[in-house]
Amino acid sequence: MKKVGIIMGSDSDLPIVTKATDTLKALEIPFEVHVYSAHRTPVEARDFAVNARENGFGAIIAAAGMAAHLAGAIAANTTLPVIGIPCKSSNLDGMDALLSTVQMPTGIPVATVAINGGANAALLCAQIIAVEDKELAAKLDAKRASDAAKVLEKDYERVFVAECDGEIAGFVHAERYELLYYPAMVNILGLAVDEMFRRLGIAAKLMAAVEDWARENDIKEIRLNSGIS
Ligand code: RP5
Repeated sequence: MKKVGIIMGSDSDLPIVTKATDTLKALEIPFEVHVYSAHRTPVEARDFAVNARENGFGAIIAAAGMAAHLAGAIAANTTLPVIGIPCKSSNLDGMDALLSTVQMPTGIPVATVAINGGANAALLCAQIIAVEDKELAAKLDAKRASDAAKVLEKDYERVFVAECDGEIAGFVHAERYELLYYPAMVNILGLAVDEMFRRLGIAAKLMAAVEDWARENDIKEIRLNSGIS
């Protein structure tokens, strides 16, 4: 798998870069981290960018604050995708770095994430590498699904969580009676949702959960409009 190169302008940017490295570690993507500054060590920054493709990198993250020209300087020396993280500094709350990073002139693109957006920078690199890597693409789908599950779990008063063999199988909204979420696997296998649920034997579990809830709440009629029946 291609590596991700992470360059930061100063070790004071490390707390932001750590969000990127944590994300890459979780996805088991190899990476290298360096401190190279576009203004303090311009030669080293340039050399890294010029040799990055040959050295097995697939994308580069450049994190810098203040007059943040690091991402642009790296991008000027490679045609690998460069993702810029504008880092927040004390005086201008990161607006200085945001504008310096995002406003690249035509011809040298830098994909700029949010101020201090270390995790998104890593996810964008992962998505770039996953274009040619099905296993990684599946991991990203699984992460999206699990992130969605975490949000929906917080809506526990209105959403049923149905489980199958310890895995989250789906969610049914208590007021709308809709299937809200199902694992990304359903999409990957290319099967219609209701067919997939039937095959996994989950429809019955979802229905049972809804019926329990309806009984407890003295609701006589249940309509499901998601195709699970
Ligand atoms: C930038 O200047 C660095 O990326 C850092 O965000 C900022 C301040 O650097 P230090 O003075 O903390 O080294 O080049």
